[in-house]
Amino acid sequence: MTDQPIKKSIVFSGIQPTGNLTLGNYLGAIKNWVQHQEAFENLFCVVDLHAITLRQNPAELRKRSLEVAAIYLASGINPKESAIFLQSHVPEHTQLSWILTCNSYMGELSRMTQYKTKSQNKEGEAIEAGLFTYPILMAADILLYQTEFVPVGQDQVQHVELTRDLALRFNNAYSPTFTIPKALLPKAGAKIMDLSDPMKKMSKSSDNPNSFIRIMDPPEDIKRKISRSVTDSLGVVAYSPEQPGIMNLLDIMAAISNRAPEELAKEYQHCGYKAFKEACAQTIIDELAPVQQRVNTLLTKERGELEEILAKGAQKAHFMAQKTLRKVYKKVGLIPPLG
Ligand code: AQP
Repeated sequence: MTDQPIKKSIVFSGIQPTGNLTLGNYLGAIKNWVQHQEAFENLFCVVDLHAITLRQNPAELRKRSLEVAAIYLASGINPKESAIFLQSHVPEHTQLSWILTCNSYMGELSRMTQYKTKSQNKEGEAIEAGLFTYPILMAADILLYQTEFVPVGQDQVQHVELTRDLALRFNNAYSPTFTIPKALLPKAGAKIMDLSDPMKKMSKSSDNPNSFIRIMDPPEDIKRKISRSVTDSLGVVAYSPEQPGIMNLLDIMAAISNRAPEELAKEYQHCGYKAFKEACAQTIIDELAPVQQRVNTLLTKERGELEEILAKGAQKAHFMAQKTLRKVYKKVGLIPPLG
């Protein structure tokens, strides 16, 4: 009798190359991916098609797409265990997205918080249609691979819920086709807040460069941004909702060090905000320094290897995606192409 390899559950996740990745992306998504990597069969995508929902500078977008892939690798994603690829290299994402669009409702899309936030200051006539329909493309990304878990930060949970609704609707209308995915939230760092306004989430496309820490920020920028981060006048380090700025810094330290924020608060309660902020900045610097070094090597000396990893990742993803898409074609009455 031969030993059958145990089939691992599939994990899919991605980040848009819309700006320089932040500590929010790192702690809310990438670090969590790395921690669970060995337990699952993983697909980690650079979702470049999502990035063009809002117009991008083409040269910048190309550069950032490679940088995001390099950050995945430098943070510890092992290309032997996990497929890393660019979304635009696997055409099944857009093909499935159209079929799901035909099974989605305007009402459910208009309830998406990200859509409401990003279209807030725009006139109806000028709101990009992609901003409205992009959660459907995200659903296609996930469902194509029969994904069981989607490790995301808190802000993306609503989109995973929509994905589940679309999958259930399709399965009920045609017959079981898609696995119903679940969001997988990190224990700490699920929502890293804006340094200038701790009631808002840290976002890479924010207009205020002091509001976020980039994964690639040099140490002096990290020290400056943390020292200027908005706190309160209470002056005692505590993990309390009345001190959202301090809470956020404690969450950052907790997510990096795998410790409880309450325990860290006790350790720093008597040291004053200045020393606490210095310790926080140093924790971030120590975590990011090796990642930054590796990213720089991958983007220069090892660029050929990086491109090869992306090509192999896309090949694997295409193979898996094709299987699902052929099934979907048959169910809805389209003729799958020969071959
Ligand atoms: N502040 C955050 N805290 C925890 N997790 C976060 N994520 C983003 N911001 C935080 C997680 O990062 C992953 C990728 O997100 P994305 O870039 O595809 O889109 P996003 O969620 O809209 O992230 P940004 O930084 O706010 O991008 P922009 O500014 O371009 O819209 C997701 O898993 C997300 O949860």
